[in-house]
Amino acid sequence: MNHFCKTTDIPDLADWLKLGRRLREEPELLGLLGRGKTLCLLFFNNSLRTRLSTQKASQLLGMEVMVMNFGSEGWSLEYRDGTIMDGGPAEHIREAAPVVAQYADIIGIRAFAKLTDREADYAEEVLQGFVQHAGVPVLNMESATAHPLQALADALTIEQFRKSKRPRVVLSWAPHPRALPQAVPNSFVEMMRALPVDLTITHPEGYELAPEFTGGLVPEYDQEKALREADFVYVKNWSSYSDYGAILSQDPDWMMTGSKLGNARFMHCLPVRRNVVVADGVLDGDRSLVLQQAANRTIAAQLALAHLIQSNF
Ligand code: AN0
Ligand code: CP
Repeated sequence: MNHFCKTTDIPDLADWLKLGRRLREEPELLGLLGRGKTLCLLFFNNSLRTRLSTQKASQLLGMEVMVMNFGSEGWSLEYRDGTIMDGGPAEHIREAAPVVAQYADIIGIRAFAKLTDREADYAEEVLQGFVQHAGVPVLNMESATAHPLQALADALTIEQFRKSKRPRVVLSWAPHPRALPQAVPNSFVEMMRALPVDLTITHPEGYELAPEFTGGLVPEYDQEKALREADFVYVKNWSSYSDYGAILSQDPDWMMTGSKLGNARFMHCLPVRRNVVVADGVLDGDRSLVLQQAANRTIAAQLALAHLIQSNF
């Protein structure tokens, strides 16, 4: 594994989940692995969980870590080749990426979808710019189309709390006042397809995710029908992929409530808007796994970093 950009970069998911269970019992199990290695985290967008859990994970592996809010404090970057740089961007990725690599053994990147140009977002300009030009391993901390650290934490959480060999998992769209990327649902669906679960996706028409992630799985447009007999309900808003970046519905009937959830466990990657995406009672009730998901983010980052170290140094 040269880089950790998408869930399918994980060479053996069962092995990773097994090691994840051991790390939950013994967080410092790999405490010497990262000694002498430096991780540099570049944030082009806001973060709470990813920033702190990835720092925590690198400390548990014995690494040094540097963090930069690149979006607000770095030079704005140009990614296209052959451009006459007389506009906004002050620096080209061809210099910026190898410069960061002078100071760091692994580079973490958070760079969300801009949601204006689907082709540009799905080409992963920023993440792939670093992959191509840094010459060191790159860790995806949520890119335009993928959030594999979150999906790995979600897999660890389902593995931790499942009561049957093949749980029924539902991904349920929820309303939101702002247009959000498809990265979280894309990676969640991709990850669920690699696990022994029965997956149903439910959302209003027009919110179909890219087939490269769903593998052609047909959505159930009737939320009530989709939620029947669910063991895990993963709630998330995303904007339209076909009408790229558009908000097609704000129907409050899609919000998750206690009565819709029934006996299922509730999951959300956070941050979440209370009483828009999900009712207070669900988040405050004992069916919610959101804090356990956040705890598993540290383990997910330890797994990804440990494997990047093992396979590259
Ligand atoms: C982001 C998103 O939906 O991709 C980050 C989630 C981890 N969420 C918001 O911007 C609210
Ligand atoms: N779930 C997640 O990635 O949270 P942050 O955006 O706070 O990092």
